[in-house]
Amino acid sequence: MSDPVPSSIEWGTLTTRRLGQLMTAIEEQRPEAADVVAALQRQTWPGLTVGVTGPPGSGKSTLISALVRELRRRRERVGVVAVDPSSDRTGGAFLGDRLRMMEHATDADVLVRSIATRGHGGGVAPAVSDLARLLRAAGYAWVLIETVGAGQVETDVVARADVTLLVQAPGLGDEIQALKKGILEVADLVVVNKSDQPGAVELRRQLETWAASPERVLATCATSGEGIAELLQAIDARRPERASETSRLRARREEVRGLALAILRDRLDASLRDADVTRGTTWEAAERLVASLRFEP
Ligand SMILES: Nc1nc2c(ncn2[C@@H]2O[C@H](COP(=O)(O)OP(=O)(O)OP(=O)(O)O)[C@@H](O)[C@H]2O)c(=O)[nH]1
Ligand SMILES: [Mg+2]
Repeated sequence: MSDPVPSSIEWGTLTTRRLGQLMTAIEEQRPEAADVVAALQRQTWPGLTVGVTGPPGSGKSTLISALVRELRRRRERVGVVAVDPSSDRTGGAFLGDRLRMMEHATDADVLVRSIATRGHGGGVAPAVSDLARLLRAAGYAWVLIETVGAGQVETDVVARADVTLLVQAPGLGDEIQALKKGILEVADLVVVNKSDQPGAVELRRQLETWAASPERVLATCATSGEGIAELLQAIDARRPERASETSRLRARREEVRGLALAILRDRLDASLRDADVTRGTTWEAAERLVASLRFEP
């Protein structure tokens, strides 16, 4: 980040370039980003953060692109954060996402950002919540976050968004069998995408019986736009519930938990490098390792 951070930031007038610099500083957890983060966390910003998770190839990026199209029709400004599962930024997934977002590339009111998960144990990058705050502060009232659902990541994104979508699609093999039971309960809406494909009706029916309430299951065809307006309406309907004090406190607690885990993981990995793992049983080595962690800040 080239420029110093002024004591009071005019969030609404940040240039795209400046916004990009701030995002990089936040993502890389640079020391100079601390003031920005503190300022961002001092208030609740208008807008809604939507988490989109689901197995690879279920159509998350296409769905997000369709949602962006619908939101733009409503003159909303949209920020998209794609969490890149590969640490290599030039990886296929990243490029693919970018290509799918191309139709919005020249739209100044759509900001697309890809971030790497890097060393965060496959979880959502810790900075994702602050990036969403920054985008909302800058006037992107809708922030859509894409993460590939694999185990922990799914529940991680739930904690960081106001509303979460779990995307499923027919013809992906037996991902559905591997569906963690928990995610169906914590995701606000379950989207059966590729409704134009064989097996979609059956998949929807199955998910409806599994989900706590069948009306939380919606069908979309992201490529044609069918069901997208209805999905947006359903997302909007969750808004009041998520604005409650209890809900905010729970989200905050989950965010702190995620950050604490990231810190612990880093310290653990650092200590593990020098640890004697050969003495005693593996259990004893693990106990010693935990005991050796520094807990002062
Ligand atoms: N037939 C059909 N194909 C779709 C639909 N939505 C997405 N696709 C296709 O499915 C493929 C995967 O879509 P993506 O949007 O890249 O899926 P993704 O979930 O973002 O994939 P990853 O980011 O790799 O996890 C692409 O070829 C899309 O064109 C749909 O509603 N119907
Ligand atoms: Mg994608």
